[in-house]
Amino acid sequence: MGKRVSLTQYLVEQQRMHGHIPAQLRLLIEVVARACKRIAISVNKGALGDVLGSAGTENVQGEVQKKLDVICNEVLIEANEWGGHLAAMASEEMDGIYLVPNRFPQGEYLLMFDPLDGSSNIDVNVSIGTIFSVLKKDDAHAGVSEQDFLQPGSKQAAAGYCIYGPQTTLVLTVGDGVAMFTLDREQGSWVLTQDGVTIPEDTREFAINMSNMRHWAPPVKRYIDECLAGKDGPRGKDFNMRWIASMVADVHRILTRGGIFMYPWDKREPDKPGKLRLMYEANPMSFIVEQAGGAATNGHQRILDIQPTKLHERVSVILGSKNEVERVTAYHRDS
Ligand code: AHM
Ligand code: MG
Repeated sequence: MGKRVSLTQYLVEQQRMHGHIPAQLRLLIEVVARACKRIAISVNKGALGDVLGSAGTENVQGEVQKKLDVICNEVLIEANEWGGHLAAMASEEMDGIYLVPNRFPQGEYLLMFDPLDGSSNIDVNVSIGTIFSVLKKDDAHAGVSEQDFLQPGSKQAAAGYCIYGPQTTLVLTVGDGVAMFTLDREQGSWVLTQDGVTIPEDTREFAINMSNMRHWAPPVKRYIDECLAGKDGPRGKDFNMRWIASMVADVHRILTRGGIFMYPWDKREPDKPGKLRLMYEANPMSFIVEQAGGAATNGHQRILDIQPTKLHERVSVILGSKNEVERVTAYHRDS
């Protein structure tokens, strides 16, 4: 094995050689990574740490919160609030934005996160993760409000996720490609295990919750029907299907070997654009996927170009191997 590169070293080099990340952003990423280490420890303890099951509360979206959802949210806040790099935070598990208390120094960044994505998989010991997105506050005015967060995903300064699976892996982009770091448990450090991650443009693997098929819009139905028709159908090849119900795990597979992921609008809730959240799920994942050479749209528009109108906005998501995402998007245009 060659020389090991740590997360700190990677970030220092990004800062020094490529001028990509100011010191405050480097600190922010290191703090988030440290919080993910703590989360990994709780996730690993499972029943031994009394962290499984429901917390008996609901989040702003009316979803029942698991104990770990609440714990992870607290870990991320506690880790980040005092460092001086943040102006405010927002999370899937909090109704409004969280201002950095006055007793701590104020920074210029805004951090958004889904503290524990794939909540339905916690109790069944299947991979889950933490997703985060970083924006810079427009410094033209003092104070910070929800309005400061409502920037399109193309403005993200950094995005990443940590997957708690057979290995604990941190996947990061600061706008200069995608790097993966594996947690070395003995050393307690993040080690760079892949840089310049690329998603193959073509794939034979799709990920969608097939139980919703009868609710889909015609372009999505057409795309999946054609995949299912296999070698004898219009695509002329057989497709495989995977659905983990943890976006982090589905996206991680796509970064590793290609594929397309879809959580589209469906007619169960016609007024909602989709299930997934724009600010702390779709935007960070779209940034990562694009940085790895893939594509991400809502069927009509590049996700990173969407101007958000509220913090907990939802969005239809189609992302992964470029040619497949373009095909589904073209089917929406034709319909
Ligand atoms: P969560 O943030 O409450 O865990 O919900 C998001 C998850 C995604 O990780 C996953 O892709 C999707 O919900 C699965 O939904 P479903 O159970 O409808 O298949
Ligand atoms: Mg989530």
